[in-house]
Amino acid sequence: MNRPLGVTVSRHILDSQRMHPEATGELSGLLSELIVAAKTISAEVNMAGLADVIGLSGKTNIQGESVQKLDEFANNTIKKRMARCGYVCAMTSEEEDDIIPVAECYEGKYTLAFDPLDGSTNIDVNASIGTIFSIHRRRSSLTIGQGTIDDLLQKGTAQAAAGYIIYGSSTMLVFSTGEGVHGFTLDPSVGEFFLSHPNIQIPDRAKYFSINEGNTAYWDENIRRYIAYIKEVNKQDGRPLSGRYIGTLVADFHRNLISGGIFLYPKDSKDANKLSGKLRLLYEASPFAYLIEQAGGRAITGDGRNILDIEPESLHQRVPLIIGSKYDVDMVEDFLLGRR
Ligand code: P6P
Repeated sequence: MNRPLGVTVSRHILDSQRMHPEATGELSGLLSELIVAAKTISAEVNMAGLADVIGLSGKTNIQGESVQKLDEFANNTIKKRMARCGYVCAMTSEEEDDIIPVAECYEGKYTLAFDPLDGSTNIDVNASIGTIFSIHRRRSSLTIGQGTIDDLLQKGTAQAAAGYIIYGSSTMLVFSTGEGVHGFTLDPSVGEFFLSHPNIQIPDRAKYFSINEGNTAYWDENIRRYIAYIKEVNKQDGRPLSGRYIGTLVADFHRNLISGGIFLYPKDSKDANKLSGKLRLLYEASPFAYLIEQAGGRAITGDGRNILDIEPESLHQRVPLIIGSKYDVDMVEDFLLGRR
């Protein structure tokens, strides 16, 4: 069968590198290695129902969450491959308490923060899950050797690249190096990602809202007011919005990015570690905020801060996250700051 001569992700990366004569090719090399890890994880995820990888590994991570076997596989796959890729000097993972060193003599000029398998509670029910990554340059290009926690604790605005892989009805890679957001779909028969969604722009107004309404009793009153508002019937104003909540940030974000939507995980008083939100800054909120701003949307905390401007204080720091179509994120901010 004659396949369309699609643009592979490798060709896309090299084409964008050629646009920058000063580029050394290291970021391209890092992304290419990360893509090999993603393909490896995708193959395992797609086998999860058949092979003995479903179920708990019996361990718990720093978040106090039970670690699923696929979590562990995804974490080890990325950690081992990137530790020897030669482009990274330090890493942090949702599954690891501390900074992850790279192999001696393989230190590079970038750092990598990642959530190896986001939405792992959805593994056993065959709902979409994903991998999230965020890449920074080390603070001092004059430094060599292992990176430090300071190299990892950098603002979202300083990211060199960010993206995710969604293991859904098809496996897709969506990422940006600061020149737009581009989506690639894996053709498993040839094992290659092909450009399928060039220059993704999020619709300015949301069609969907995504929030776990089981937490309603624990929200700030202004969040409750906003959710009630978008449920009111006002056809002229495009209300009510449709509710969609998969419970995997990657999947909820991806649907909203393509169709227009707003995702909210505000702080709530359900338990102590959610008083500043549930989602983590370095490898969840920050990479998605980078992508959404590249795609014409917004990402805020709801207390007056843009996600990308937050100076990280710890590797697993949590933040409230309100992200998606600009019109709707602006409106939530108005509700939360008492302007509506
Ligand atoms: P809740 C998955 O565990 C996750 O970290 C995100 O992917 C998702 O958006 C969120 O938690 C779901 O949390 O409290 O609604 O189950």
